[in-house]
Amino acid sequence: MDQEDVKLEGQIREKLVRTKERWAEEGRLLTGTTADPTRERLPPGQTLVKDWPVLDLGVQPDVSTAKFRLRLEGLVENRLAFDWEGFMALPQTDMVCDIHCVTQWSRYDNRFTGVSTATLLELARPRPEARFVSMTSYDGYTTNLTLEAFAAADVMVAHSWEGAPITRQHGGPVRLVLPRLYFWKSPKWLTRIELLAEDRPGFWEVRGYHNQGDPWLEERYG
Ligand SMILES: Nc1nc2c(c(=O)[nH]1)N[C@H]1C(S)=C(S)[C@@H](COP(=O)(O)O)O[C@H]1N2
Ligand SMILES: [Mo]
Repeated sequence: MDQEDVKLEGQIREKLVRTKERWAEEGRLLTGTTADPTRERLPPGQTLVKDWPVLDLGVQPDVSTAKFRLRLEGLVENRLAFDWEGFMALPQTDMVCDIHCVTQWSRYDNRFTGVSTATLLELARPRPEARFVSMTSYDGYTTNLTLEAFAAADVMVAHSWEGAPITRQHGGPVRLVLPRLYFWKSPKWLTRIELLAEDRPGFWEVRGYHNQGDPWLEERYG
């Protein structure tokens, strides 16, 4: 895959982006409370939904498994680059988790299958200076995490949901699933994971959204 494949595409819905920027400026939906995830299941200010909403920039890249590549690079001893067969040959794991979007909806009990980030990191061997992660998707979207958040035991690069391939609209062939942070931290159509010494804020993080995004601390904006 070439770098040009991951430029932010021109057709993104500017109006939608502006609206979400304005929500950040206005502090929309903030309840000013926090919650303890060991005692409550729904984070503050969230509403439970049954369907699975679709949220993105309005560009849903059509990434065939033939074209698919996943790279893990940057501050690692061993750079990784997988094609579809290589990725699917990695050890697989399953998890059931809740997801929480900053636009207020939460959805319980989503079963994902994929490769844990722990497995990927074990193969790549982060250098001691690596402290942050920047991820890039086929639609040009980026988001950032601490290496610690990325490496947590319940984080995976998922290819299936409820036993079937993740659909294009939900980020297939593969997306990150990181249930402990707001869902904008879980990039769809994932293609590049880069380990860094310095933090590199992503698409929403430079547009008024919180750098960490913990729903239990209601870290919506920042
Ligand atoms: N590549 C990419 N990933 C993305 C986004 C995006 O615009 N592009 N939107 C994020 C946001 S804001 C949310 S809430 C979730 C939505 O995932 P879903 O559409 O599967 O519900 O994807 C996140 N990952
Ligand atoms: Mo979101």
